Amino acid sequence: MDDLQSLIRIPRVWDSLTRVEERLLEAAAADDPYLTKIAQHLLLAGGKRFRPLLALLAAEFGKSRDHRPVEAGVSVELIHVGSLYHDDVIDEADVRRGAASVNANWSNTVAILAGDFLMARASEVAATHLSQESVRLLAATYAELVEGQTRELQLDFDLDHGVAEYEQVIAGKTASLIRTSARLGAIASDADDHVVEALSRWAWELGMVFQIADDALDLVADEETIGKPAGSDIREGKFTMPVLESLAGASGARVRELLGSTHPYPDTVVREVIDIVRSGGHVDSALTEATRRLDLASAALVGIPEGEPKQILESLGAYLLGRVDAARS
Ligand code: GRG
Repeated sequence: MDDLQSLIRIPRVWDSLTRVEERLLEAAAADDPYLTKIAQHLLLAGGKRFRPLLALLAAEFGKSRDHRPVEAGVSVELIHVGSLYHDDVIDEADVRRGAASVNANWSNTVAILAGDFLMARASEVAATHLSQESVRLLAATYAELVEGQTRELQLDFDLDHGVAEYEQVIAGKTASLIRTSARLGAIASDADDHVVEALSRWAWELGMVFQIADDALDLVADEETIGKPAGSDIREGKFTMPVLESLAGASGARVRELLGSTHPYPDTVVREVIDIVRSGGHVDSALTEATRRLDLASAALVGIPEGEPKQILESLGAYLLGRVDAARS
């Protein structure tokens, strides 16, 4: 967050983010204090607020300055957080945002209900404050998240899929909501149509890079940096781009043997896979692919107004990849 603060030097964006925080807690409040406590739990636990920030940054390109970009930020963060409640049930996660996950602290049932409640509130916020097109887009994105997540489940421990299927998963589960965040912010500020389209294309590529970088971090970082042991994705049977590339590479037969062994995998198996993936240069090649996508993202911005907001958008990609570099050094 501190890094983002030094990158995004537009006071209005941070003032609006403060308002987003207030509105998030209001939107997560229910008549029942028990549900309120659970629905606010992850909001109070932190998070980067990357999606609301994107909505607010995109709104810098519009003609209007009113409450709508804040509401756009609130609606996308509520969808995001609601999906995290459900994701933690699916993954049986203990920790989220450095705090006990809702499923671990209360129960799966409560986590599902509170996740549903946050999703419902996201729709309510959007329908109250945003355009019909934005409400439609949010609903379509919600569907894309579920599609991405379902596809991912089908591919768990599957040794016969490739990078194309992986990209389909991350497009649905991550890039779709990142793109919608920027798009809703731009629409909410009455940006010109060509600007809305440019920001959407940019944010799509950024969303893909966001997930590729996050997945690379899981292979290079230590527990202190990412809050979970390295190789968690492998343990869960989620084979990300570098692992899939190593399966198709020179040491593919050994990686296939290791990943085809009985799971849960012992630490020795996870360690050997990570070593092969790293030494085979597959993390590097995933980062090269991420860099190619950042070039596409930059190209999408040609034609949108020059100035500080655009410079910030240009620097966000380097920020995402910088997190991976920092973890490696
Ligand atoms: C009910 C909408 C809905 C979805 C159900 C569970 C599910 C289907 C989808 C989950 C998709 C998911 C968890 C995608 C991963 C998204 C992601 C990159 C999470 C981490 O985001 P960060 O790093 O986290 O922005 P913070 O905590 O900083 O917000």
